[in-house]
Amino acid sequence: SDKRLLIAGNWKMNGLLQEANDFMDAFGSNPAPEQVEVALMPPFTLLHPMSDRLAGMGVTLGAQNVYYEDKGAFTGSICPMMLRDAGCHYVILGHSERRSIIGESNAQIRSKMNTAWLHGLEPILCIGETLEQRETGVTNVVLAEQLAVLKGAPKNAPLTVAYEPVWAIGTGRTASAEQVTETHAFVHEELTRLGHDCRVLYGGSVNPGNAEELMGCPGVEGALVGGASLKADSFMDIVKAAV
Ligand code: G2H
Repeated sequence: SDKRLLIAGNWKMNGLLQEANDFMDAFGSNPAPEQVEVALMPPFTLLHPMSDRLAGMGVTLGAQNVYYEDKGAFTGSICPMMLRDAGCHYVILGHSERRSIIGESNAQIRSKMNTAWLHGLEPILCIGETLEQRETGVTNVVLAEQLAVLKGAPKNAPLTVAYEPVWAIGTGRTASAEQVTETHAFVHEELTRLGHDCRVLYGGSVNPGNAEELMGCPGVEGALVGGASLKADSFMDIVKAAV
């Protein structure tokens, strides 16, 4: 692929200030090689301090969620301007944990995406099938439904997609190179049909041991890393494996 790889660390609901500082101490001052973009998505509470510490390091910051209104009486919610103000470029949308635990719908994800774009954020749209869906042969139907939130969206609006098979998330089980290659080809085809020539990341139990093989699959343009991004060492090993 001619696109620059993105290795993004999704910390999920992990990380206290002390842990973030320890991570940054171990991260060093020059963590991003030229060929790879490195990004971190800590919880909301760490965005401002992490943004300060990442200044000038060439590492991109992102958030894990955003609300679909601009501002106002929405107790407990965070809007795109707050994320921009905290130094974010990316926002993860539609992660399977939000779809399944919080019940986030494709319609809500679409609203969030629109508001994110309005305020200059780049969504990382997560899509993926469950084990049951894969076993009953409806993977592509499910992925096409999830990608359909892009219908009518401005062509080539800033966007990254992350394919994360739900059965491979936090389970230590990864998709085979063949499954990844096949599914990424389908996702790219759908995206082309919808007018989006964007990067497609792989996510789901990516670790220093499997990163090289996964990143070597055609159509894979980076990784969304959960568990293995919590420690600077393993995260950096994944970045190195991707180069
Ligand atoms: C998938 C991934 C990061 P993990 O959710 O989004 O997490 O690498 O822990 O499977």
